[in-house]
Amino acid sequence: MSYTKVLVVSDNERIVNFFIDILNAQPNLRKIRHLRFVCGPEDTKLIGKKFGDFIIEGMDIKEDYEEIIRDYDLVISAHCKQIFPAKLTTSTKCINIHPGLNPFNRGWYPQVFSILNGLPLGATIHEIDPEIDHGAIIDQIEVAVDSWDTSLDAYNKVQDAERELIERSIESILNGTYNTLQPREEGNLNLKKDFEALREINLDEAVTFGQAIDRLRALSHGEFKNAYFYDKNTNQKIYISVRLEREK
Ligand code: 0FX
Repeated sequence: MSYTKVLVVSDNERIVNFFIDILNAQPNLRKIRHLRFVCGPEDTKLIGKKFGDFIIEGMDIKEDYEEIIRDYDLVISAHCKQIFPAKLTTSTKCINIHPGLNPFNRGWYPQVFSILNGLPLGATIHEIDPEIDHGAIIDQIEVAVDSWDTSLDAYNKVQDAERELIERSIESILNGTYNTLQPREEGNLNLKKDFEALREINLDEAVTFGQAIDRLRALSHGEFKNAYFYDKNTNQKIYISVRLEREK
């Protein structure tokens, strides 16, 4: 069954860009359908932004889900920070693009946790069920995590994999011809609070150098101030990020 009324919900500008680029490169996919792009209702960076002939609007999914069920036959979550009400996921086909290799490190910032626990990393497109990053898998690509990767390095690889995934599966998704595979196990789930709990470094904790480097590179992501400790004299927060460089 071909989906003709499609809502794409995203809070991530790079993924919106990928999506629209890919759609514009395949005009046949756009021809017969109504496509609308929305983001969270308070996303001041994205609301009103133009991507080609699409303009991003804000939408509160919890408030508007009945209208979505009535007006759309496919909802694609492409890094949408809002949780979909169960009624929406059971009434309308909902698909998620996730920056992790389900079922490993489902949930928040998968690459941070893959650096720390060594579980595989990648990108996954899957059907949404009532649990987080849990539904039947449509397609996925694994990426390698190297010992010199920071969170940002690993995330960039994941985003490249997401672009490739969207490129290779968008046609079968919109045409409803894709196949699915159930995840091979339940895997594990990390929440925002698990990431928050990693940020404070206890200066008296005894760990190996390897563990310390992994913790700090997992929390190093460009300009983000993630890892910190409290200075013992002034009690000020001191932020840490690391730079790793491979010999050429
Ligand atoms: O959009 P996204 O890449 O993904 C997150 C979740 O990981 C994902 O499971 C969920 N489906 C999606 C809706 O939200 O997150 P982001 O754009 O907020 O952050 C991108 C990366 O930036 C993140 O992986 C780690 C890094 N980051 C971000 C923030 C806000 C930090 O290191 N520190 C931060 O404070």
